[in-house]
Amino acid sequence: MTPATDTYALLAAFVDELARCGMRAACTSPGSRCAPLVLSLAREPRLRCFSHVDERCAGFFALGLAKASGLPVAVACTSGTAAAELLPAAIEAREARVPLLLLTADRPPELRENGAGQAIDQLKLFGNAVKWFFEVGVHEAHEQSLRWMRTLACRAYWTTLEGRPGAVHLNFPLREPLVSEEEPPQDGGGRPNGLPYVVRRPHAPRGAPAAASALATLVADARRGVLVAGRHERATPLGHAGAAFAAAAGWPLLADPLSGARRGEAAIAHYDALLREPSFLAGVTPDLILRVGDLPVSKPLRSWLAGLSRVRQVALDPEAAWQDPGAVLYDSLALEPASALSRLASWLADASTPSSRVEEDWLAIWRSADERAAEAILGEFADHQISEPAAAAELGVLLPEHATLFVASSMPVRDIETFWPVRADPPRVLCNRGASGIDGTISSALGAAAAADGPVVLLIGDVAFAHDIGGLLAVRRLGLKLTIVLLDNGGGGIFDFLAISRSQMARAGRTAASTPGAEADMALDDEDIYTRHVATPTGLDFARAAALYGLSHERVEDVFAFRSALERSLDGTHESSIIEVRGERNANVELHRRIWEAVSRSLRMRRLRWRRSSRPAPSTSHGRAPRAPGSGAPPGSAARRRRRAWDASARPARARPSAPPAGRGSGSRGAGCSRSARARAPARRSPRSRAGAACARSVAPRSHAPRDSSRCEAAARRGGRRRPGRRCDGSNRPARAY
Ligand SMILES: Cc1ncc(C[n+]2csc(CCOP(=O)(O)OP(=O)(O)O)c2C)c(N)n1
Ligand SMILES: [Mg+2]
Repeated sequence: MTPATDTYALLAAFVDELARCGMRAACTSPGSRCAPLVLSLAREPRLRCFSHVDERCAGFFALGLAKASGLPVAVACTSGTAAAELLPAAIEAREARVPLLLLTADRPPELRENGAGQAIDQLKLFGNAVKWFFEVGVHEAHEQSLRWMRTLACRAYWTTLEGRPGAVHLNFPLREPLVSEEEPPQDGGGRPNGLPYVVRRPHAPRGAPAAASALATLVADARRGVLVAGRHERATPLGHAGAAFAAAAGWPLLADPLSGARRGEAAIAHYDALLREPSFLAGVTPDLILRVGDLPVSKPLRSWLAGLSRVRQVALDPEAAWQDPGAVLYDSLALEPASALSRLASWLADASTPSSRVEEDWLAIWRSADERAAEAILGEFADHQISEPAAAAELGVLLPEHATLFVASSMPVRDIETFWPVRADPPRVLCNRGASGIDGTISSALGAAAAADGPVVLLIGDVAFAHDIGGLLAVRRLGLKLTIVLLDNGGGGIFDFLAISRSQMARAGRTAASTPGAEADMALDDEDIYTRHVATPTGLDFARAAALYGLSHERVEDVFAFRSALERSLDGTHESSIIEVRGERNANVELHRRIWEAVSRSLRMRRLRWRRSSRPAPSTSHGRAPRAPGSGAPPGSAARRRRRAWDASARPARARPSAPPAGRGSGSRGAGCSRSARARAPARRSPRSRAGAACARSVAPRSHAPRDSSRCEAAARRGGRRRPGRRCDGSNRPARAY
């Protein structure tokens, strides 16, 4: 065998083992030194291989794919700065706990540190961002080395997944010749029946039964428990388990949409707005907080948790992620959250379980406040203008259950958290929130699109879009479909919420030029320092970016146009598209402030009720069945009246005010029509898009959207018709927003 044949034989064994372990996708990028790696991956039929021009995009694409699929993804690249481009994705993989396998080609030792081209120090290039680094070395192919190569592949694969998932880096020195004209011989060294050479099974955490029973005792004793669910992008059913537990326990569930748990009877959608109001906060001090997933993004929620240092806070944290910047945790239990919560939910539902001690109206208080918040928010959306909050709320209602929303850092992820409704079966939400970078977002969303079964929508700001604009290349090159909702507010709108946007120092112009060339620079510069150096408006015409990369582009001016553009784009037959929502940073801050103030005002009107409920209640059972909002209030009370108003609002007569004015949104009759009209003419839309719009209409413009939407969808998929004003689950009870 020639040295090249040895290289290819060893790499064939390596890649064969990755596929046997379960790897299904890899990303490549071009180069000469990496050719043996790239060819070996691309020739393996069990791997889908995605080619990228830019290694940074490749890294983020692999990250998105691994997030969406839950499986490790390999990324191969050539030597030099190409390898360094993988660092941001490696960092995000570490922080967000995503399994990645980074395979970098390198010069062999005799071509390092002696002026040979494209050679940098690649040893431990990613530092602590990776879980394990290994310098593979140069080897001849023989029985023992091939066996070792198979073991190495298995070890790398399982290490990405084990314990706290993350990235592994293998550096492959590759000696010329880099191409072989001979087929590598079949080494036949794999285990029979396609099994991996080494199977590694996770160990059961010691002490789990003791931890579970300690948790059950805490739960049983709690009078005012709260479940907080943050980012948890895995495919485990945390969402269902969290909702089932909270409903069974009678606890409010404060779930970031990134947790998948903003669903069910106990979910409180607008906690971010509620927890800004001191009079509400004063009446809802809990006695036990159970935390699952990462911490939610919401600053008011984080501050609230950090301020409750005397309240027992317990994290279910099997991967030891230590999510506790406020240093307030009492217990960190190595229990898998989905199974622990399901077990607790069944235990609570069991008739032989002693009655819980939860206060009588504990959950009802939260839900009633949540309804108030929803109404207040709705009041601010009344003019049908499309804004950043309105776009977030609309996506929460319109996206079908089988869709995936990839959301960018900065205001998009915050707006989703603030305005996303409670739904019975919400779509999956992903975000690069480990390190909270705005880089690589388009590439990550396209990676998710490569793995997802349903449509993928990206909600992104203009700066994040510009940052990864090259990621769009994958749309055409890889034939992927993505719907991008682009919020162009003229720069980093998030900074307009911060003190720096009002600082005199930042708002002043620059001082007189003293260095050569600076004058010309200043002449270009009619912006203040803040605008130029912090907000950084891109000045890009995004329609041209769309044209360059082969996407369609549409700028929408109101909510109705937004709905129809989204519906068209989600329709399976259409290409990738950009739906652009234009805004203005200043106006966006004003709108958010108006909304928060409206919520606070509405809560203050009810503050007597929060105060009263803050008194200890008699320690009777709360009767674990979930209760409807307002049901904790006495008959004839305002809460009951509001409850009736909500029920009535789900009827067609109340849905009509949000229908588009004549001649508007004509491309989307479904999105704008009342439910009775929809029932008459549903056949013009695909079942999927019809369902999304149908459910939207049942509640829109309420941001606190349908908890029944998945049932609506299921009914629509079965081709069923819903009687106006009736539930889509087939029952004859009146349809409700809740
Ligand atoms: C890679 C990286 N660079 C810089 C930042 C700091 N940063 C946070 S938000 C933001 C602006 C994002 O602007 P845009 O995408 O338009 O969203 P908006 O703030 O307008 O919602 C920047 C630069 C970051 N998080 N990540
Ligand atoms: Mg912006």
